[in-house]
Amino acid sequence: SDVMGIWNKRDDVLVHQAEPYNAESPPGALTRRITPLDSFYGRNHAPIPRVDPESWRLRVDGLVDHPLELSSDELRRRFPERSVVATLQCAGNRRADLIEVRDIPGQVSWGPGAVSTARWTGASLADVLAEAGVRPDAAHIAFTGADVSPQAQPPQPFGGSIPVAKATSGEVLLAWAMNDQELPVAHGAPLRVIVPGWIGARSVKWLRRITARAEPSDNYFQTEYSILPAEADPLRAGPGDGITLGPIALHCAILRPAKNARLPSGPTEITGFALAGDDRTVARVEVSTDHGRTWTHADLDPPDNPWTWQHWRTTLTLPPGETELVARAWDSTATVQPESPATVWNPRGYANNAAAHLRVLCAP
Ligand code: MTE
Ligand code: MO
Repeated sequence: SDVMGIWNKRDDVLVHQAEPYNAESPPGALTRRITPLDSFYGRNHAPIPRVDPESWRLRVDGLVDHPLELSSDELRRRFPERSVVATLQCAGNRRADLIEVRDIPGQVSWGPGAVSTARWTGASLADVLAEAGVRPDAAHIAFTGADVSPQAQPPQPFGGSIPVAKATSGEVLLAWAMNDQELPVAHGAPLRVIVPGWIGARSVKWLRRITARAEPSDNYFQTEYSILPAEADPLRAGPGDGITLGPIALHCAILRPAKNARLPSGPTEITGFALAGDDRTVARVEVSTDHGRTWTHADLDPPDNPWTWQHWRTTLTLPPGETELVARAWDSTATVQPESPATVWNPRGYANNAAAHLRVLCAP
């Protein structure tokens, strides 16, 4: 159908919703350093907007000395092209494990696949902001897309903001290419923001407007993506009630063996990835088969850059019968993941970064 034509995904992506389109990467795709376009997860709050690339313009306004209006051609001609490999992860990733602790009505029940990695190419946001001349009273850079979400109150285009320091750090891109191909419409063409190391929600797709402001974005989704107190009612919560999410929470996933796998006796290779927020890197990954009493140090790939997941592996001889594998990551600030999803449960089900747990069965 037309919808599948736009999304153009493999059959084994796990589709949670067709409209708006929400789908997870299959586990096999996450073992690769770069996720192919047809396996990259999709997270949307509205139907895909119709954007005519010819008449499309990017506006840069607010607290700037020289407001800009740029066509696709002007963006490509006036600014040096830059690339960054960066992992995008939805703040709702692994909400399903939180729902097991306590129900979270009305939200997508994401498993562990709302995460993928691409090589993004475009202009550096820092370069564009330098040309606009961000005034000293600006503290936040807000992004507005073209897709109007009925979920937002009042209905409004998707948007959000990041602090000026992150926006001008050099790693934030205005991307027109993904894995060295034209950015697919499904992933935000003609232009999207890529905020490496931050929750996916700040990487606004179908970008139309960049606004320098004294305050964070007042877009509905800026504070929707926040951690409410455990007993707050999400339908009654005000914009100031939550802790607004920015950098990704330190994360780790087991990719192989699969959940509930039946394994032959003998050594078992266990693999996964870990990802640290903002400019941190993963410093150590450990695996336990005795509920966290003892830990085996896994072999961990060195970081390519701070924005990309690091794969890890270890080989263990598991006892016959059922074993619960637990994997946890430490980052470069010696922060370690919390043990259980119950520790981090919150009413909207964001930022579940509990250690990875997975049960397998081994032959005698
Ligand atoms: N941008 C717009 N305009 N509309 C959206 O719904 N979803 C955000 C972000 N940017 C969204 C958006 C969220 S929550 C995530 S996790 C990422 O896009 C997902 O990017 P992807 O669909 O390219 O994987
Ligand atoms: Mo997200």
